[in-house]
Amino acid sequence: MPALARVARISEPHPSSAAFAVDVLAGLKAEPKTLPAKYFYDSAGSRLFERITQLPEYYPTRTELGILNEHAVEIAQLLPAQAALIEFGSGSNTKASILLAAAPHIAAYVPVDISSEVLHQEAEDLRRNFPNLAVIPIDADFCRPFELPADVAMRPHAGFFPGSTIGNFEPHEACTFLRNAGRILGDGAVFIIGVDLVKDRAILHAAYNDPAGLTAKFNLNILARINRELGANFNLKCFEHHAFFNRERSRIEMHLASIKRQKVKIRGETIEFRPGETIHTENSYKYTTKSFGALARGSGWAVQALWTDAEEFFAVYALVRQAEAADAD
Ligand code: AVJ
Repeated sequence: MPALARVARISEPHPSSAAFAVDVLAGLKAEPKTLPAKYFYDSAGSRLFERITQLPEYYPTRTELGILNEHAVEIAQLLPAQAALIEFGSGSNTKASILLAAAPHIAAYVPVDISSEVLHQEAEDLRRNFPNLAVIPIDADFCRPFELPADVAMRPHAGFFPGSTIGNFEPHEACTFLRNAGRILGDGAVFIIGVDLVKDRAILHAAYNDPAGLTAKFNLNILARINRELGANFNLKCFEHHAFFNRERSRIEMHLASIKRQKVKIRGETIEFRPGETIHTENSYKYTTKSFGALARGSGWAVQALWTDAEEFFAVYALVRQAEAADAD
């Protein structure tokens, strides 16, 4: 992208800043306090997450990349000729590039993401690496319904949802997401999804409590973002990163714990914190192949194929969309 265009894009007001303010205030006024995990990924947060993915303790990214690299040809064979590959919440290009390199028969790549700046930069890089591919980024929150442009709608569709981002949803939300994605992608469509699996709690714990403190920084960045974008006055030194495996719910929970009684001002509203009170910032659900298979089938999809690493830390699924008639609740 030319330097000028990049500057212009950055100086634009954040397109969904109204939604951000509404969601933040609703979450912080709730009991217990929560913040939506999707707001971690402003440009600072996206950069921090990229660094997390390179930590030795953070196994998901490198494990999934290993699976994708090993089975790229097999996966590519499941994607129809001249299809549009639609990626939900794309972030970085690395994973899509593996599939696209193995699937020259794909005509269009459609990354959908709310992190507009990252989205357009990554699209530009991809165009350079795949000159014959139509790269059509969509600035949208993939949790809400979005429209496909006409030149994408007319093609066969395949979906891509790597990174175990599906683990950020509550199971019932994951079901709604899979049903909605099925409606966007259409009957018979293939959906490639990366899912993190249940494993030894020490391994899970280490992945979200790295000694370098990057996960803590990533968690706290959401408060820094609220300060930056909504003019709030969070003191980041007065909140602590907490992450633990909740086995009963089969999820890693991330929280920010207030180290003392304190008040924070956001857009003219005052939010009070008790000592030790937490903001629940993320769930990262871990599935078994049994529980994810059941979720997929209950959401209108059949499991066509499943690949894992030798340790069964992570799974990549190829789901096939079942006809809508078989899809009634
Ligand atoms: C991008 C949602 C898959 O849950 O592991 C990393 C985000 N949070 N470290 C995950 C995350 C803390 C990540 N996902």
